[in-house]
Amino acid sequence: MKYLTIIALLLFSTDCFSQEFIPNYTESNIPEYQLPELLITKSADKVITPDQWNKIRRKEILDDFEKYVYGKVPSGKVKVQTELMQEMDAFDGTAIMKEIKLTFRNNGNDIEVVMLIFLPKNNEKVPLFIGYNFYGNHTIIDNNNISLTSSWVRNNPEFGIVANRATEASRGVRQNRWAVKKILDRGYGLATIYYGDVDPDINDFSNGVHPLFYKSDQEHPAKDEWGSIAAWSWGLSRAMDYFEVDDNIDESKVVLMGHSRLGKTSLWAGAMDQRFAIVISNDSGCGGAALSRRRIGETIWRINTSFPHWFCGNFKQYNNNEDELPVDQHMLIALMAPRPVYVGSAQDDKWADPKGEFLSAFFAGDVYKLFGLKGISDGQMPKVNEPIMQSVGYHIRTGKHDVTDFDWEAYLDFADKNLNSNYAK
Ligand code: GTR
Repeated sequence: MKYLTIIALLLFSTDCFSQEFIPNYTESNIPEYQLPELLITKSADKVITPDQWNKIRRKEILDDFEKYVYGKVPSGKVKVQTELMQEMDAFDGTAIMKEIKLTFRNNGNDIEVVMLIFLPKNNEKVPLFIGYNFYGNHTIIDNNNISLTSSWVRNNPEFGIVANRATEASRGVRQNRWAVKKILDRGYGLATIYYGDVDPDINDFSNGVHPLFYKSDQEHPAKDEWGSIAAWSWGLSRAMDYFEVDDNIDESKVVLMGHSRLGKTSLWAGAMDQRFAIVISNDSGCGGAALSRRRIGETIWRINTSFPHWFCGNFKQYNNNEDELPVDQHMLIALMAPRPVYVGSAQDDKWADPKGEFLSAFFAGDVYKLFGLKGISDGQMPKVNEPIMQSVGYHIRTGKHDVTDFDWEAYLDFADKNLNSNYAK
């Protein structure tokens, strides 16, 4: 009997261990699903005017995403201190490079967030792209003057990152993902922040920005309070506060761009903060642009299991329970309306479900129509490498999960078109 119990326990534990996730990539295996209605209010009224959208439906959807997906930012204010750390010429004197340190304080805690900014040299206020980076500001371009972050960084021996600290060895290791020169040549500025300065990407809520907002004795966000994606989004809004006071930046033309988990972040930040003029999600996948109900590639269960800190506690209720979720991701894209929004996918990035990303962008078009704007007109996916650029933009490019020059060129063209200008000299 004793042996039987031991064998049963062993079988049980190996089963738990080997509970392997087998992603579905086959369209015909997608369970039947119905998307929540974008344009019917909770009191069952049809939304037919921009006013109804802005005043009623938009708020309902935003509240649902806050409560059930990303989590609310707790009320309360932090003290902010802004410091120009350094400013110098870059790119043979054609541009300015500067570092701005934002210090946030509250509850006896503080965090320091360093923003790296490149601006083309001219006397006008320039439009600007902002995006978080994954491994530190010094990785986006090889320049010895850029400060190394002192925050936790994910180890990556290939980049010379050990003991979770940034090192000199990783200068410029991510320059392939950041078309800095191209962006400047097109007349735009570029700002970037290491996302771990705002909140280290680990399942630990005692670091980063969260503790600055805790009530006494609180050690963890409540179930409906912010996870890391909402914290990173909060950081982008603080960057926007800074752009409003920098005389060389046109704060009405700030384009928010993010890749992957940081693409999920750019979408949530753009939904929460309507000061961002254009919002771009690159390969953002599950919890970003991809429809959750399709359950292709990464699913809600899988993302909540691998990254329990990204979303709010309430989101866990929807593990393998997508149909009960009051929203789906086409509604997140629609929250950008009437501001232009662009979704970029990559053909080999099956984990992120390119078709699910496309469909979200397509369905969001109904809200743009209310404003007399054009979304994507054809519900069939476009050919690879053929961007669609209406008020809603979309492309699927060849290649893997990444940010490429093709992506940047599309985003620059989209910004030119929608900001109604051609800034190139
Ligand atoms: C993956 C994760 C995706 C995506 C990606 C990334 O491991 O499953 O949701 O966010 O990371 O951010 O690179």
